[in-house]
Amino acid sequence: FHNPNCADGRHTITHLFEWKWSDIAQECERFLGPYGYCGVQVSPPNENRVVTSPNRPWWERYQPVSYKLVTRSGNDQQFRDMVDRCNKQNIRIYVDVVMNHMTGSGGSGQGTGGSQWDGNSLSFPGVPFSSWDFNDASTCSTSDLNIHNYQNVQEVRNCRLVSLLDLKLSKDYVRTKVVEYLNYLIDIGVAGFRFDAAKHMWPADLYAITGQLKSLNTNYFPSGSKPFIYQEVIDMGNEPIKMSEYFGTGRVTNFVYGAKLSPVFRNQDQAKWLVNWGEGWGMPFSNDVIVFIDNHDNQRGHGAGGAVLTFRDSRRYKMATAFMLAHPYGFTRVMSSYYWDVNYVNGNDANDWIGPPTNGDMSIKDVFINSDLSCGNGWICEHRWRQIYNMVAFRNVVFGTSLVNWWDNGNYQIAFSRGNKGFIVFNLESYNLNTRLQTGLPAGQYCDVISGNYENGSCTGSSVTVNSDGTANFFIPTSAEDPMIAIHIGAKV
Ligand code: AAO
Repeated sequence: FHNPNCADGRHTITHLFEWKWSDIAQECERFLGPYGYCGVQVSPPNENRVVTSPNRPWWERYQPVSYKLVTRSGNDQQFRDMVDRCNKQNIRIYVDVVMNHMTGSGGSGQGTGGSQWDGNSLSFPGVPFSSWDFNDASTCSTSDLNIHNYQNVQEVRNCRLVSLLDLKLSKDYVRTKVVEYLNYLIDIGVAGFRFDAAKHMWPADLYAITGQLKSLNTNYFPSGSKPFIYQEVIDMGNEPIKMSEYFGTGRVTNFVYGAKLSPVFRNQDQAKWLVNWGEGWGMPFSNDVIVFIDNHDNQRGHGAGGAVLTFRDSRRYKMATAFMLAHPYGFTRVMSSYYWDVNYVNGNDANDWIGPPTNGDMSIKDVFINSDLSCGNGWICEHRWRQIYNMVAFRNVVFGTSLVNWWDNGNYQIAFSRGNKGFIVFNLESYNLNTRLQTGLPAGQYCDVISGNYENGSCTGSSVTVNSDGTANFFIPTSAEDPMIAIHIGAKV
């Protein structure tokens, strides 16, 4: 379950948060395929509660009503069309799976696919699940059945996360329904899963469930391939539940990564310490994690990670993302967001619920593409920023090489090579960088893929000359639009 199942030479996924299936299918064809991405994490595809107060928040999709594939992102047929078209472009689809719980307690209604649900009697006929299928006072010991104390493992896994009705995954019937859903997605052709709220599920239950998963669809994958699994476990070191408990069923989301990298690129922790970034900072083994700067939760103050960098701090965010993509540690995910107006009230964003850009009938807006490759209609599309997609390509080129030729100025200027294939320099100082550095690269003229693109053998930005001894002069003014330079052997002029 640790292998991402990327097509050859592709090593990064992007989370197209709240996108419609029809837009993702087009994005695979017009951008993700050609620009070297491996795949897409999609929002939960299964039927969810329709929340109207507040009006259609993004988080309604984390309240399942059934496992039918009908949401604001599209229906079953549109989902299948996306998976097929993306796989044909060598782009994989990873599904966000919500199986810890169903809707919040209380209330009733119809889900996005028309299925009835009742959060008072715990009835979900669309699956079907009934009150027998949920944890209750016999398994959860808090008086209101909600989680209050993250130091109590039993409570975290048997009680309700923010009042969400907690499925009893120890029960065979419940496991069977979840396994049917996952295998249904596998048969369609998905490459793997994000397990939402994995911390709130027992590793033994996940082990039992993953043990019943089929191999991937052989129309797209080598026979015997297993789904890629990455589990959302927030482990900042201060709770008894540890990431390592989950390595038996796949990788985990490393939230420490963005939380510790963001302060460096905010000039709050000297960049020179990044010399042993990765396992050296006490983080898990590289092959056990997926890494990211921000995610859909912590970019709006949900979940954990503290003040991580986001698209709103774009100059620093691009640098942190470039560092992540240049560095060998972890399997990388790039967040792709939509815009909303923040409204801080007592330190919290009162608009943290706002859903994706919508039309008058609350259907999700199409993603509009501008002539400079950026997006419109409220979609931020960080994955389409030049500095980011060129570093996705950099990672593909240097993959498998080790980090060498580390250099720093003892403070906020750093540089390193990836074998003899790529080199990157950052200037986070308030003064210019003007230095001769060992790049480890063969002599020649290289395109700086940060300031421009490599197109038809020439460079739209600045270029760098590497001498026969591997050294090159670098000049990065502190006022540069992006105070970093990246060169690799795939972009030689
Ligand atoms: C909504 C409403 C609720 C309502 C509920 C039911 O907002 O008021 O009760 O419906 O009607 C998302 C939204 C929720 C939303 C939910 C369902 O974020 O607001 O609830 O959909 O619609 C915990 C979990 C983690 C979870 C995270 C948000 O462990 O799994 O909370 N993330 C996933 C998804 C997320 C989704 C769900 C799960 C549910 O990515 O989008 O919720 O499907 C500590 C713990 C963490 C815990 C955080 C937050 O973190 O360690 O495990 O995450 O608290 O409760 C420092 C610490 C760090 C600590 C953090 C915050 O950083 O180092 O450990 O402070 O205290």
